Amino acid sequence: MSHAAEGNTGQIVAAFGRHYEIILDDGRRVNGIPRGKKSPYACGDRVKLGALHDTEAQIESHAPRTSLLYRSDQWKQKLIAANASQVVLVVATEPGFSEELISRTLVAARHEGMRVVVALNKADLTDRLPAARAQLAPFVEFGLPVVELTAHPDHRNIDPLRPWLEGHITVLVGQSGMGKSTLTNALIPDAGAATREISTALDSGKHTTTHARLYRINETSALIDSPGLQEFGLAHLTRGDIEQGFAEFQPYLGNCRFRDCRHENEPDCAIKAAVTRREITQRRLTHFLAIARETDTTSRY
Ligand SMILES: Nc1nc2c(ncn2[C@@H]2O[C@H](COP(=O)(O)OP(=O)(O)O)[C@@H](O)[C@H]2O)c(=O)[nH]1
Ligand SMILES: [Mg+2]
Ligand SMILES: [Zn+2]
Repeated sequence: MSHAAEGNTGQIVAAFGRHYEIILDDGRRVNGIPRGKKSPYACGDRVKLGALHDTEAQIESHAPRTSLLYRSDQWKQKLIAANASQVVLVVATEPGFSEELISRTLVAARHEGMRVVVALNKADLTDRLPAARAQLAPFVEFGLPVVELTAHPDHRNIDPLRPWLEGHITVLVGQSGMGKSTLTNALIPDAGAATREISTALDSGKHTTTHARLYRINETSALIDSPGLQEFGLAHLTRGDIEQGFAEFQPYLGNCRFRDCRHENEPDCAIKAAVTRREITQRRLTHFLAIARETDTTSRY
């Protein structure tokens, strides 16, 4: 219970740019507006509000976050979710998905101390399944959990994912079209998340998720559906942060001849030697180099 004199506190359950939907601790649903011109809050944030005017209030501040998942380029950052403990990265048997996006998600999540599970959706399209599994194999090799499921109501099987969600605040991320909103609707029957399927049926033209929204699953678990992610810039991270996000690099870090080795063309590079011995895949090194090069334009170590 919050004390009235201390103002209202609650949680942001939807973020639309500079407009936030908040559930107060007493269960009321209100609209929150930040001060000034910025929108420094994210879905999942616990916030303190000023005086309520009807159902609207100014957001005064947010509580310290246990995590903040966000992407950034040289110029701006885009918050995805606050206080989530886990990322479920949704990929699908079709359309194709980006492997580099998986590596980027792993780096961002590792930096925030979040667990990552890959949900391979549309497992009902069985002829596409072997190719998708092959794409994921290099990640499975170093321990990334992959759960196969079908979110679509016609062949629905989402039970393999349920135990992974228990006790977690999970944020669903992935490229658009992978089935995040369909999965949200499967997990939370009254969610009513807009999916491509529903919008075609209703001809509403609103087929994509435009904002993040949090749904409570039970007392200890919640799910955040987020807009599709085509890019996942990590310009805010240092080379050191990025290296930490590559689990299978860990035994080799510190063994290069040069302490500031970029793992590009330097002699006696322990990472490249591991690639030669097939202990690290060339693809993962390529992902690392692409992510690390971005960071050089904004920061150095
Ligand atoms: N075959 C099949 N199609 C699916 C499945 N899950 C979602 N879809 C379809 O994939 C499309 C994109 O789904 P949507 O949930 O909007 O994806 P989002 O952009 O990631 O939120 C829709 O046409 C869904 O009906 C599935 O498990 N199997
Ligand atoms: Mg969606
Ligand atoms: Zn090196």
